[in-house]
This record gives sequence, C-alpha cells and structure tokens, in this order.
Amino acid sequence: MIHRTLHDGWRLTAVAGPVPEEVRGREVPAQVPGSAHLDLLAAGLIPEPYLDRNEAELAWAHRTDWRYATTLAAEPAAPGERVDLVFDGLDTVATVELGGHLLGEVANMHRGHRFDVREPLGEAGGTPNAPLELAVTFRSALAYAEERERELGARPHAYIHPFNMVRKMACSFGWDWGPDLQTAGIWKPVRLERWRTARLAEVRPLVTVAEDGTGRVEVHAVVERAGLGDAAEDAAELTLTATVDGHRATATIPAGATTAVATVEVPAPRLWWPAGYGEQPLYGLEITLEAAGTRLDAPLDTPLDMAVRRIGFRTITVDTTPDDTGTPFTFVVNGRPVFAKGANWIPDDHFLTRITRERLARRVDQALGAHMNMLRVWGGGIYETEDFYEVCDERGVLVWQDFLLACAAYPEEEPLWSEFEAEARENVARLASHPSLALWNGGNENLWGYMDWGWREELGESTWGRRYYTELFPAIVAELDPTRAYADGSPYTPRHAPEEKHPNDAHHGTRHEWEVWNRIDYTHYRDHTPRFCSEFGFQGPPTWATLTAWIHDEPLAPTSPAFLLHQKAEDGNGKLERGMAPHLPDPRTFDDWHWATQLNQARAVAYGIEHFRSHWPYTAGALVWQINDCWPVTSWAAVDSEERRKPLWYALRRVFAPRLLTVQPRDGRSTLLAVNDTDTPWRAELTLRRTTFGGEVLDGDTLSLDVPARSVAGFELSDALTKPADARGEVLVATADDARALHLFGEDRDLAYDPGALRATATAVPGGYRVEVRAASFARDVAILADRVAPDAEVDEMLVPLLAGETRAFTVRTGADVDPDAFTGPLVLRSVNSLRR
Ligand code: BMA
Repeated sequence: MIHRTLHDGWRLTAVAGPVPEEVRGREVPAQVPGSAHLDLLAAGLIPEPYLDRNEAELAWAHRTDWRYATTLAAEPAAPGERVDLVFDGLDTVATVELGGHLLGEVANMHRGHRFDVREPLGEAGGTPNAPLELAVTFRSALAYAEERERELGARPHAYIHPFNMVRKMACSFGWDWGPDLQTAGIWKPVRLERWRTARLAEVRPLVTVAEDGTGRVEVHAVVERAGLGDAAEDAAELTLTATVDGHRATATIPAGATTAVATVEVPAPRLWWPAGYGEQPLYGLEITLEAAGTRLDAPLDTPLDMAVRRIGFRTITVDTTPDDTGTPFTFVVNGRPVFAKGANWIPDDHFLTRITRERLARRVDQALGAHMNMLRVWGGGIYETEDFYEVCDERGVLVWQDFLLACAAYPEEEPLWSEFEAEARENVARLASHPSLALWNGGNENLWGYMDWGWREELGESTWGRRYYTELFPAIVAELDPTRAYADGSPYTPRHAPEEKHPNDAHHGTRHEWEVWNRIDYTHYRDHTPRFCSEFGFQGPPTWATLTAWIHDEPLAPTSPAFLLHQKAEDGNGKLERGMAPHLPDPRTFDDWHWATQLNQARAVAYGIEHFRSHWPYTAGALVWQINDCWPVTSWAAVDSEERRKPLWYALRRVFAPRLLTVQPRDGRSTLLAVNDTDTPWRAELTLRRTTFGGEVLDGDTLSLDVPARSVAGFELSDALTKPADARGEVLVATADDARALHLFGEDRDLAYDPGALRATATAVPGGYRVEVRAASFARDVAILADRVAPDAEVDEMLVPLLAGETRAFTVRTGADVDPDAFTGPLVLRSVNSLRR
C-alpha cells in the first residue's frame, strides 16, 4: 500500500451564488484540509468572521457554490494495481471530478469517500498522461437542505435553517452559542492509495478483560480485494496478524472471503482507569495483512497493508438495572461504579480545520484540571477526531459520543437513511479502539422534543427519527462494537419505548435540567434529584480580554450591537438579569455587570453540582453544559474561545474536587454533607464555626470526620450553628483538610459585606506576580481578573472566601511587564464585597 497525500496546489473559486464583487471569479490559494472562509480570509478578501458584526456581513456565503481544484500527476495503474482517491471528509455537498471524469456526488461531511481512479489515470503501459485536474465543487449545503425539505416534507427543528435535512454539522447553521457561518471545503485529509491484491478496509479492535484479568483483543478486519478479475489474485489466501505487547495472533482469510477475526490474549495486562481511579497504560496494537504463501513480486516482509492502534484494557458498562425508585444510569469501569464529573463538549472552533491536537490537549487538560473524568461530545457537532480521542485516552477522560442528531426531527427516508447508516458504521468502527470511548448515544434532545415540544402535532404521520434511535443505531453498535453501551438519546428513560415514558423523568436514566436558566432560579436545582444529569448550565460572558479583543462597540454594553450579535440565546440577556437579580446587588456599570454575571454563572452551576454530588450513588453523574466555546460569545462555557478560564472554571475545580463539603437541606434541616470521591477513607477533624463577618466566633463545634472511600456522609447541624443572631452579618464555615464549605444566611444583595474589607499588595516574581490579599472582614469570592491587566495573565485560584483576618497569596503568571499595583486595582481585584449595594 502506497499513500500519497494530495494537499498541495489547491485553488479556490466562488463559482455561483450572490458573491460580492471582490470575491467573484477570483482564484485564491486554498488550504487542504481547510475551508473556503479561511482561504478567503488568508487572501484578504473577507473580514475576520468572528470580529464585531462581521458574521452578519458574511451571510452571502450560505448560498455560494465553491470550486476547489488542483492538478494531479500520477502514473496510470500498473497491471494488478488498484489506485483509489480517498477523501476522509468533504464538507458537504460535493461533486468530485478527475480529468473531466465524474467520480461521484456526495452529501455527508461525517464520512469518508473512496473512488477508483484507474480509468481517469489512463491505460497501463500507455503514454504517461499529462497532469489531470482534480476538482471538488461544493454546492450550497443550505440550498441542498432546503430542497430535501421540500421533497421530504418539513420537520420541526431548532433555529432558522433546516439543518436536519443534510448531513452537515448542525451547528454549522448557527446555534444558541454559535455563529451562522456555513463552511464548505475539503475538511479532512485527501490522498491517493495504490495497492494490490487486498487492503484493510476496516479494522475494529474490541478490547475486553476477562474475569481472571486476561486481556482480550478481538481484531475484526474487513478486507477489500482488488477485484481485477485476476483469478489468482482474487483467490489469494490472506493472513491477518495482530500483535500486542509481544503477543501475536493470526487468522486466515480464505480465498474469496473478506472478513476475519484475530484474537490476541494478553495475560494480566495493566488496567486503564479513568482519571482519579488509577493510571492509563496504553498498549500498541499492530495489524498486518499479508498474502499467505510465497509471492514472487513482493519481498516476503512487505505486508499488503497494515494498521496501528493504541488500546487500553478496561471494561465499561452502564448500569441501568431498575431499582426501588426507578432506573439508574451509572457508568461502571472495571467493575467499579463511577460518578461522572464532566461537561458537554462542542467543536472547539467553528472553523474545524484550525483545531490542532495541541489545542485539544490544552482543553482536555483544563477539563482534567477541574477534576473532570468525562466529556460528552454533543450531537450537534462532529464525531470527534483521532487527536481528541487519543488525548482523552492518554489522560483518562471518558468520552460519551453522541450520534450526530440534535434538537430536531429527522426524516427516515432516503437519501438520509443510507447516509446515517454509512456514517454510523464508519464512525463506530473508526473509534472502536479507543479506551476512553464509554458510550454511544442516539442524539440530543430529540426524544424529548418529540414528547414535549409540540412536534407530534406538527409531524402528523411523518417520520421523525425514532427508527434511528431504537433500531438502526443500536443494531449497528451491537453488530460492530458490542463492547460499548448504547443509549437511545439524552435525555432518555432506559428500557422504554420513546412514546411510553417521559424521557426527562428524574427517576429514570439521564435528565437535562433547563428550567433553571430558561425560566426559574438556580436554587430550583434542588427540586429534582436525577439519576444522571447530562445537561445543565448557566450563561456568562467571556473573559474581559476575549470580549474586548472581538467586540469594539462604543460604549460597550450588553445591548450594544456587536455584543448582541455575540449573544445567541433567546432572551439571553433577560435570563442573565433575572438569574442574577435575586442574588447579587444590581450592577451599576458595565464592568460590574460583567463581573456579576460571570460570578452568578459560577454560583449557579456550583449550586447544581453540590446538590448532585451530595446524592451519590443515587445520582451518578453531572455533565455541565458546556466546557468550551467555538467563537467569542456570551455562553454557558467554562473556558472561552481564546482558551481563557472564566470564573466558572475555578468554581468547577472546587465543586468537582475529590473531597467536597457542602451544606444541603435534608428532612428540613441544614446538613453538612462530606463527599469523598477517593479510594481512601476521609478521616479528618471537621471544624464548624458560626462567626460574624468581623470574625467574632458565635458558635462552634468540632467533629471527627470518617467518610468511607467513594461515599457521602451527612452530619446534621445544630440550631446553635444554623440559627443566626444577625442574618445579614454572619457566616457558617465548615473546614476539613483543604475543603471548606460556607453557609450564608441570606442573599448577597441583602448582606452587610464590608466593601473595604480587602487590602492587597503585589510584587513581581519570576514568571509573573504575587498578589497578597488580606481580609479585615469576611470577603466572598475573591478574584483577580488578571486578563484585564495583560491578555496572557492567568491567576492560579479564584472565587476564594477569606474570613476576617485571613491572608491569601495569589500567583499571576504572565510574560507582561506591568506595574504590579495594576493587579490590585478596583476592576481587577474583585469580590462580592466590591459590587456596590
Ligand atoms: C441544550 C443543548 C444545546 C443548547 C443548550 C443551551 O439544548 O443540547 O442544544 O445549546 O441546551 O441552550
């Protein structure tokens, strides 16, 4: 097998549609993999799409057709040789031509395409051909989707465009955190493959661990035979060999057959664990395909084809065995139930081809840094890349992968049915080797939409996707990767037909909590105790440096034009205001608004997580909506598009920490819950103090904490601790080791904080600055908004409570040389106290 990548010499032209004068007919150098917007940007023909209101100005591109072309000089196929042109991904509706031969028409960015190009390359032995033109012409995916909609009948979908009619990333067409910039391009590698006799068309390593600890790697291979009518070649007997850690297995593929399984057993391999449970040993797996017996035309040690994977030995199941109260949804890894601490994941840049492995690694490290052990790849994005999965394999982050359907009814008719089948088969096989892949899930909120959002009336007799969730996808997972758990959708109630039971029932399976944020206050997180909360979240603006780099409204305000274009949620600003009003003082300036909305986002989500974790093992997961952003925007993200951590990230690190203290109501009483998500008992002295903001201790208690591994213990608090003399000026503090819980007796907007509580000094240290902050009186959520001083500045800790008399040193890392006092200025050193009442 000879691979030759074809990434050079591409040119791009807009060939049809309402194209602006300066772009019309212009040929520009094109990057492959890449996308049309990025090529025009590089050529200086369009403005930066994410800046200010440029997104709106680029709407013409929705209806543009694009042509990518390059020249290909390649030898004709030799006798007995196959030559294929392989695209790993085309975005999306495309016609592929080589030397004037039409190779095919495609319409699915979530799968690859392979074309036999022997004919266009010319006769073997003939005169070497002149370079041929290789051209890929993309039609407007929107125009195509609208055509399918007219043909198949409209189906309900979120937002304005019928993304449910074409197999293109749903959020390409805009989302409530994403821009409506409809990309087109050769978005994954393209190459020429020359091969003989047979190639590995599919390799699926299914890895399990037997009861006795033996690792088993079943390598399922599908081969494609050259099929050149050469009887000897087609009848060749082939050998499949799989090697792991010096252990080898072979399987024979008899003449005419195209599948085989080689099973390697590895005695007592080291187990792969999620982060927080153990290590992530990875083993190399090599697979070769050889012609059995002697071949005269190839050296013996040259296989026909080969593949390598990195695998890990572990078992992962989801326990959905009904119990007294309903149906759990608990991930079990190597026999151990795991509380899934994590977040939902969206594409990390709207322009997918800019996302590097390094960027993904930094993002996954931020998830780990906040003590997460799971990411859910949401169904409106993509089947994530090898880079993403490898990074998660290495770090022990479990991945829940949605099939790509979100917030819409999907037709079950052609051409969609076959496309869904093809993409599902390809991606289930492609990702099978990854130890981090924990679950295949049918899609996002489609079962719920059908049940609750008026779709049924709108749909009448039309199909809506039911058979994808309940028939096609589970059958494909069972056939191609029976080692993986499958769920019909999120949210969903396991073991029930979609019409039978409410998919968002708190007693069964997964649940999304969106009443909080959309309609009710975040304290209502406590109204439900779900078995697994796979989505919940609250908006906040991006960090100051990100916001001001991309939005230049004068004056900058939540209602200024560019700011509003970067707030995509329905009534987003209204929900921010109403979400904050019961809790924090009304912000008087935009700076205060920015800080207060970020703080309220962190508070809201932390409130939910403390509640969910306190109910382990009944509740077995909390996945925040969302960890990342795909452009600069006000959103639910914890990390913004320029990779800066919002205050929410720091809150997540605290509430997802292995050991957590939290005060929760139990049977009408304030109770301290100690959550121990580690493998050792948590034995510590627990001190409880009710003090005035000024530091006078009014009541106290000391208990000895002894919480078994991976469990939660509750301690009822006495009235003396929980009944304040002056609700406006007292705080209850519980401390054990490095965990601390606070309990206030009112909302911040009503409390008597001292606005002058903090004194701070900053000094330069190697690599940045050290900021020492002392509280004369209780200060809540102390933060240094370092990016306001220098765009690269990052502080080590944020949202720290300081009791009267306490001092805390913060470290700011930055390459900038600034006046240290900048870090203690009124817009940088923040706390709840600094919000004027
Ligand atoms: C859920 C998600 C996304 C959406 C988010 C915030 O519906 O599945 O579709 O972005 O809520 O509204």
